[in-house]
Amino acid sequence: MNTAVAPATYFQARDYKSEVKPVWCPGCGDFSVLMAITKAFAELQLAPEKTAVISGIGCSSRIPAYTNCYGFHGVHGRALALGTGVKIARPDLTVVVAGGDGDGFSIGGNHFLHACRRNVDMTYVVMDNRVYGMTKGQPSPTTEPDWDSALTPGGTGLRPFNPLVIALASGANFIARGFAGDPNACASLIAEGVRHPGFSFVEILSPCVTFRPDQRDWKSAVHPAPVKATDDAARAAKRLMTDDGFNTGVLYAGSRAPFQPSFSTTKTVAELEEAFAS
Ligand SMILES: Cc1ncc(C[n+]2csc(CCOP(=O)(O)OP(=O)(O)O)c2C)c(N)n1
Ligand code: SF4
Repeated sequence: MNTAVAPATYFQARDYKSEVKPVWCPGCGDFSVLMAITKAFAELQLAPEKTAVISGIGCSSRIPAYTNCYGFHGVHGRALALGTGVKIARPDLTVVVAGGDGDGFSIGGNHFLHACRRNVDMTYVVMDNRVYGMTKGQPSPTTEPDWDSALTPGGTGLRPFNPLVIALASGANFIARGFAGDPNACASLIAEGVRHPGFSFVEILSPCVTFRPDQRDWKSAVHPAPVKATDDAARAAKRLMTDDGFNTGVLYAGSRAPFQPSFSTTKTVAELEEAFAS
């Protein structure tokens, strides 16, 4: 009788990468975020078939195609709705939703608020480059008011959206900020976000070298947050309202119970359609 125990599968970061080669511009921060996501998955030893990576539309939203987990490259601004549906229907899966600031905070802004409020157990990674990269450089909700471009001469003059403050006010249970120039630190933040119950929001400052070459300077602007993460929402609010946008690390870790409704319908789609029609 063979009593040898088969060795447990050990996943390395490369095991989560698909054979599809990224088409991002050379130097785009999203390469590092892909690396960080796969490193985080390896740190957590997630089985690819038990992991779903969901996105909307944008350069950053291409990420599901570059992993070999379950993936869904959805509709612009609807990534969180899709992720929520996947997690509610399949609570056994680890769900990571990824995308850009345009996808998440413009067209997807309403979904962002309600994903934070619902607090379903998933992790949302936003590659914030303060611009619409895929559609050639329009300003996004996080663009600085004085960012001057051919499309917005003199800047928009609009106050930028503060996604971390909005996430906190809306009920997100974990809030962190990373910088794509430090993929190892980003991997730790993503892994921590996945481990933390409820809705985890990880903003990663990810330079768009093509439309925002000025963001190359971010490497000298970022710095670790001077204080440890707090579980006190009021203290976190004060810190996030007054930070310079370049503090990195876990900034808030709350203890709100995740929302996970149980499924009890036994009706078929045909039966539901019939009931709906009558
Ligand atoms: C309903 C709809 N509206 C607009 C678009 C055009 N569109 C595609 S990507 C995008 C913005 C992408 O910006 P962001 O989410 O910040 O991602 P990035 O490309 O910068 O990574 C827009 C407006 C679309 N695909 N679908
Ligand atoms: S346009 Fe910007 S965000 Fe898109 S791939 Fe190029 S550098 Fe990255």
